[in-house]
Amino acid sequence: MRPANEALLVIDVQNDFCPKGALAVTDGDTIVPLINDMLGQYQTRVFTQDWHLAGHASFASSHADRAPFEMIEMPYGPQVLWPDHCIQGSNGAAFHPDLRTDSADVIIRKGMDPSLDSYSAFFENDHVTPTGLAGYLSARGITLVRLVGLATDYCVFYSALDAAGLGLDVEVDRAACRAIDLDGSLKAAEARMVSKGIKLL
Ligand code: VGL
Ligand code: ZN
Repeated sequence: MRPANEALLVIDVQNDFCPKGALAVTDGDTIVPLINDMLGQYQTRVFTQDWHLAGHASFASSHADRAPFEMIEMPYGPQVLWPDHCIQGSNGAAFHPDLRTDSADVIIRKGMDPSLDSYSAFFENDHVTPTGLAGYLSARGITLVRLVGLATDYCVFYSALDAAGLGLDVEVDRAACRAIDLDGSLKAAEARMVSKGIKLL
């Protein structure tokens, strides 16, 4: 059993990020058994769910003449346009059916603001609007988080950066993550995480 100051953060292991999903991450489902094994070792277990409304600003379909994976400029910075994914209450937004979510202490949902994307478990993409997770972890005396899930170079990456910025010790277990890897985004994300003192396992 891991000590009480450590939490496992399971990021966005949802059907839409698994094979056949709307924003499928290659081999996204293969991490589920690894995560299930890890859950028993942690006393604090947090899951996140990407949780958008139809017409979300991050969807290519919400913009005229735009295709998925193009970039646009949003008031809060550059934004990748995604295929419609993780619509609230849909099967695509549900957790992978084999993931042992019964063990969750808390489930954080993000991306509900229709005009703002939200990769990180801690802050929306404006980098100021909090999800409340920082306060939850702090109140529970957590000082170290291990991140697993999808996708390494987006939601895991931004969650890891924010966790480090909050002063937490951060580990990313790469065996239990999979990446979207758009234009070298995985390598760039890994380099940035290392530069922030995040431990890549
Ligand atoms: C994610 C793109 C859009 C993720 C979520 O979970 O990494 N990526 N929404
Ligand atoms: Zn999303």
